Amino acid sequence: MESENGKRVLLAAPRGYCAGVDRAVIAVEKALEVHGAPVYVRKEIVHNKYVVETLTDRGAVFVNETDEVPEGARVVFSAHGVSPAVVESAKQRNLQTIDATCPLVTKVHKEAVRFASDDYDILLIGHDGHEEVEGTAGEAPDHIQVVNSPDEVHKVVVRDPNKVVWISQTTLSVDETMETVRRLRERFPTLQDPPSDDICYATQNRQVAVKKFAPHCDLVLVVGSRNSSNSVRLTEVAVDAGARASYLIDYAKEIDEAWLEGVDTVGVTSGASVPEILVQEVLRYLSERGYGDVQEVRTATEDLLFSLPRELRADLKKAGVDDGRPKRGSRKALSVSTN
Ligand code: 10G
Ligand code: SF4
Repeated sequence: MESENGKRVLLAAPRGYCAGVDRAVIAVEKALEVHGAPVYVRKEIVHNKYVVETLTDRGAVFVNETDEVPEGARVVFSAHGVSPAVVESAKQRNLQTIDATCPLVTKVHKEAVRFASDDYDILLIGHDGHEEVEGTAGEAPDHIQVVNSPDEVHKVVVRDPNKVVWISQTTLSVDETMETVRRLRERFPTLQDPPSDDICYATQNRQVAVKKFAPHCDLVLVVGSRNSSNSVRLTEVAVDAGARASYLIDYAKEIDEAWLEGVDTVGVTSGASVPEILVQEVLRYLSERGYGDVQEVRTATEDLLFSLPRELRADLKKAGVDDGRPKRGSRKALSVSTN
């Protein structure tokens, strides 16, 4: 049923936190609870301003590199993963590490290690400079080269065109990645695929939901931070799928009233690192401007849940601190080894 003023919001589902982000953020919270402040975190635990500010207020200290962490102190590795060189440097400083790398990123690291040991040329589709790409490439720097976009395919040089495999960053645009693969395969017809999708379920699901509502939207607002790859991709996917405009915002207060001129339908979604409270603020802002009719557009249901990093679980158990995961009989946390 249409609202009286013709204005409405289409709200994507799934949106917001994925299982890897949920696990990483809770890992920092629980580390603070059981060990007290400060707990050092290498890089932003996830790429979200609000999350980083909130954890900073609670005693987390975010650093760029392990050499900024005092000898012997405790450090959490971010959800995006780290290279073996970072693990080694933490060992050299006797740091107590909690590895919050998402298990789905660890899976890609393992693929890289395996293909490198079989002496493949590995084409890592992803964005240079992104922490996840640095971590994955660092697993086998002699075998891996990064391919940033379809336009870079012509520059790729390999040793043996019949022994090439592609893998990818987990948070890319599915369509753009498939175009990169298509062009790579034109050059290397026997190009091998990764054993399973590297672009993770959460990235894919959020893009599918946006594609569904984008053709009906005059404007799509994506809640997420500038450095959040998966959030930025959602704005691009929205426009490619037919939205007239799309903007990325950290907070409702960043919405420019001019964006709403002549707009009947606003699509709203959020990246995998974005707490729901920020989306609710956006909905409130829109409701105050006549967009009170909110219709959910659901394209998938997610119930994946990861258990906390093993080293932290052991500390929590010793200290008798609850791990914040659902208990027996309710939803079961999937225990995934990240080693
Ligand atoms: O989308 P990116 O990789 O920039 O990260 P994010 O922190 O915004 O979202 C969660 C995704 C990861 C932790 C990368 S696997
Ligand atoms: Fe893991 Fe995917 Fe979330 Fe990255 S976006 S943390 S790979 S679930």
